[in-house]
Amino acid sequence: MLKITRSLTGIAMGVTMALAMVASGLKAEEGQQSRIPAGFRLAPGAGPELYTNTGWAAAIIHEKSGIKLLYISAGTFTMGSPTTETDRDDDEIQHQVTIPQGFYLGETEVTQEQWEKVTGKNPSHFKNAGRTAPVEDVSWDDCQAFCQAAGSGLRLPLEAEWEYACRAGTTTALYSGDIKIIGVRNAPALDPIAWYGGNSGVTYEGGRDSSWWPEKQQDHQRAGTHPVGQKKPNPWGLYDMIGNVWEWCQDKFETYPVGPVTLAQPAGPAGREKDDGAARVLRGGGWGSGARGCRSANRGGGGPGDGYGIGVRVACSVPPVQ
Ligand SMILES: [Ca+2]
Repeated sequence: MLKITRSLTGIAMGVTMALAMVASGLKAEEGQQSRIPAGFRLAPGAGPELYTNTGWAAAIIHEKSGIKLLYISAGTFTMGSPTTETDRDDDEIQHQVTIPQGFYLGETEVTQEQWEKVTGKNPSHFKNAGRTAPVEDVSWDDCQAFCQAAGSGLRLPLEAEWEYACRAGTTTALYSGDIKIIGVRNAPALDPIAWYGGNSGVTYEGGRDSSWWPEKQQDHQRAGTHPVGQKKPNPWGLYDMIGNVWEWCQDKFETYPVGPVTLAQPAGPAGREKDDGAARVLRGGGWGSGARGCRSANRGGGGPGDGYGIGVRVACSVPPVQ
């Protein structure tokens, strides 16, 4: 159950760009009508989203991959962290962001099974974590190719969309509240919501923590990814936004603006420059991350060809409903 009242202002702004490629239809479900984007079906038990009366289904399943996505309503939020937040970084400059149009975002990270269904391959290091563990060792370029192959308008989320959805209306360091960092790893507030360094990372001899790849066989036994959706979801029903695997965003890693911004919507394939060497944004921390890297505002980056320990969560734009 969502606890946040989202802004309705974005809906009225309207976006008149041609969206013929994202055809929508109406399907009946338990007496209610929901709009479903082409290439998707209604998720079992889902009806229309209840917060902005667009008629878009609250949850949909991507036919080709089986990926489940949830409707994220338009709204305005404060991106970045307050200067009072423990262990924040200077690149988290607070600014207001308006997301003028609702969109869909994966309920979980893309799993190994879903990735293989589209590409025929499973590049993951942690295959022993199972088919429902997140795919990893996928580069930003790999993810672009995955989205193209998957079709139906699947794309990477924009960084602002990612943080908006992760915060789910919260303003604290974690969506479950303030973080209490004790040392590098031990943050009890994280344990119920995330697979991170404190419960799935590597501890070396002598107790020295590392957020890097396991180097010893005994580390492989206990470190790494876990099946998606096991930890408590955030207030909007999204799982593993924090931890398990780092997630690629579409954006290049850039300094935040100081003033308010409105995202250009719909977020489409623009900016898919390949092999330009510029760092892309990574979010959410992973199974080996320290607590400070798991804060909602924390930003990471990697080259578009890097894949080391990184996974992905997909998004999809839909046309505005007047
Ligand atoms: Ca994650």
